[in-house]
Amino acid sequence: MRKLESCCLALLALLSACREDAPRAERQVWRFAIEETAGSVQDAYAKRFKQRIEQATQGAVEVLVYTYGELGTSDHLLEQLHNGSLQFAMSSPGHLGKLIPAVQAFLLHFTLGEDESVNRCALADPALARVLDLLYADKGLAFLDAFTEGFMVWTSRQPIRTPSDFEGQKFRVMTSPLLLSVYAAYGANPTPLPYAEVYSALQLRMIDGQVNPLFAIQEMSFHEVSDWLIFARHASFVSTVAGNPDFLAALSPAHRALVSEVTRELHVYIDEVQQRLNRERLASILAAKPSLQRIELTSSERAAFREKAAPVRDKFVALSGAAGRELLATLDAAVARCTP
Ligand code: 6CS
Repeated sequence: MRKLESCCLALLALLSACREDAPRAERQVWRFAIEETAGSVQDAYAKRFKQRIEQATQGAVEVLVYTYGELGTSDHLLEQLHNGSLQFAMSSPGHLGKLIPAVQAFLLHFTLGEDESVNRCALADPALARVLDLLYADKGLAFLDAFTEGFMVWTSRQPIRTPSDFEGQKFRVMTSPLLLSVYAAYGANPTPLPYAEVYSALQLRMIDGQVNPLFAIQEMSFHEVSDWLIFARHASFVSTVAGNPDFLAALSPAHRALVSEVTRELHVYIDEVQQRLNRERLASILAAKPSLQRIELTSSERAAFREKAAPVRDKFVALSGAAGRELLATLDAAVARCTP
């Protein structure tokens, strides 16, 4: 009996040693940085990514999520992804366009549809992913997915109904150079700034307005320092998920397949999240600031902006060359295919 007891104790000791040592020896840490704060669309993406990966790998992989500011601006995140200190990062064309000019196709106005379902479908087009794969690889990045975070909404101290209403307005844009041409075409004075500097620039009246989806306007408190919300459906905020290519290439086939499966799954999930967040945050903006005035451009008002924005497509091609032309043609074809 005593022999059996000591045998069981030895077996238990061995099992618990295995439980403690094996996962510790194999545990990997994947770092994922986002360009937005806690509670944002990108945060929801990264949290779900973390949950799915950790659950599927039963703790063998730990995903650490860094929110905006913890590791710097979008440009800093890109550098860290590039040098391998990050394994995954969100990278929006609004900033990434400095490194990959062709991705500025997503910044062109009146290029994506005015219907969210069209944009969701277009961004999932495999032809688009094939072009983006090559563009990212060429710059030492891995493209994993592109998705929309909702329609861009203008906020300003002044009403905007026609392009001439932009005249003289200092308007904050993200840092990709094409955005200067886009807003200059309306007569504005475009002012590129990192995300973190927008609120104080509005507060100090260094700028008159900015553009972002509703969820971002609410969580960055831009509505507090704006008088008008203007809905033009001129563009969607597109973001991309990027990875470090060496890291991905070194993953086991099972982990690589898991990353693909999870990013595919999250493409659908994040669209539901962005729709809900944009709806809810509009309600909270209006509740917090009832004096904020709203303008929804009519289709003829939109047409005037569309006309001014049209020549910027040529500027885009001049800026981004054959790669830009190819991406834009692929995007146009995807939008046309997805439009009922
Ligand atoms: O305006 C910006 O710079 C930022 N806007 C959003 C919604 N996400 C990240 C980006 O950097």
